[in-house]
Amino acid sequence: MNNFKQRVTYYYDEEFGTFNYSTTHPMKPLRVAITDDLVGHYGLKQYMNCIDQSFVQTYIKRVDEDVLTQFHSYEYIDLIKIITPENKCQHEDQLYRFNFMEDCPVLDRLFDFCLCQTSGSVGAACVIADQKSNIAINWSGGLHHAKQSEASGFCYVNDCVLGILELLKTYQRVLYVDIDIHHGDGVEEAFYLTDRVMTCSFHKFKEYFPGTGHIDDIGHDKGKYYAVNFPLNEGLNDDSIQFIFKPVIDKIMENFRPDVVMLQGGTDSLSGDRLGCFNLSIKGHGTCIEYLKKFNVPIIMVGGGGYTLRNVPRCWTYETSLALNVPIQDNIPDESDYKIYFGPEYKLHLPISNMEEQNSKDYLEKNIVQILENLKQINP
Ligand code: V1P
Ligand code: CA
Ligand code: ZN
Repeated sequence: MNNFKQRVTYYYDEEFGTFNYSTTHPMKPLRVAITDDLVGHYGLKQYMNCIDQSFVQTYIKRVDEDVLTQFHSYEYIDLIKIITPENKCQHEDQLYRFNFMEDCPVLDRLFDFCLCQTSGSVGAACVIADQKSNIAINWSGGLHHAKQSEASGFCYVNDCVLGILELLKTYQRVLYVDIDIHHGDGVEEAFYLTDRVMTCSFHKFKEYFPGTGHIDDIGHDKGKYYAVNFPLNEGLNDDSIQFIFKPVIDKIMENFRPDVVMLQGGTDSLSGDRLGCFNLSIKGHGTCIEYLKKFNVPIIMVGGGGYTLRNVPRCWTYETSLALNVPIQDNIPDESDYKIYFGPEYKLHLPISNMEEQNSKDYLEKNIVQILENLKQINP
């Protein structure tokens, strides 16, 4: 149904679920395949334009190495093109130089993986810029740590940066919001010196990967005040995210006035994540999307982290339904191919844990005040 009649465009390419970091690695591309299956069995695809990599390549834009090198260096992409698990021993220096270590192993078909992930975000940018849709979704994307010439934190190429670069061909101002538990360092760094992209990351800070995202990191030169960082402690719950998200986003919308928003919706900020330590429910996570939607600005929703395999599809399916304004039942559909992952409850929404909220109201308020003070420096 590629006629773009509907408001929401949804990208998924079947190949994505077949990539594998390793059996012991926490990043599982399969979670996006399970999400796609659940989105289908909830009947949501009938309400969306569904596109895949070949559609993006043929009808919108050829996403090839020329797109990747809009941000990444030629030497880095050249290595990604040729490296395989079989020949990697012959390239040890290069692997070390570009950080292909434990977090970022050499995947089989790595270049295809990068193209597949990026096609969704660049394709999303194109359909938004062409005003074919006002929400575009790529749960295979959101790999926010990749740098110009460096793999980092499970990310090889930065589809967020590449999608934003595509948006900048049409729009004057782009807002990037990142609710993954990790700092969106690669995206922040790429746009640290410009006033055309504002990056805003909420993240666990202190003794946590990647270690950046201090509240005083606010951008530089023309980009001063255009980077926003909200450092957080363990246990962030639904009340707290709403308490901080609304005033910060309100002020950004008022003063920066973005033409378009990209939301990185990493689900490692959910309660019970294998790597995360926040305590958000799926509904709490979803309030960020609901809130951004109120501003009637086009939105690109990309994925990101999320390491408890059964929770990622629950959250991203629910958020697809929010994008569509189509309510879905709490019972996981019987026909779901991956139903065993959702037992024993077989429900979409699960209770959160009883972990302590270590972000006091005072701490959150102090950070809000400081961030709003910085945002005042931007002239509306
Ligand atoms: O902590 C580190 C590095 C590796 N050490 C030398 C320090 N890496 C983290 C990376 C987390 C990446 C998150 C990506 C995202 O933001 C976006 C997709 O969600 C890490 C962790 C951890 N607990 O933080 N790597 C691993 N765990 C890991 C575990 C098993 C096998 C491979 C990596
Ligand atoms: Ca974040
Ligand atoms: Zn993360």
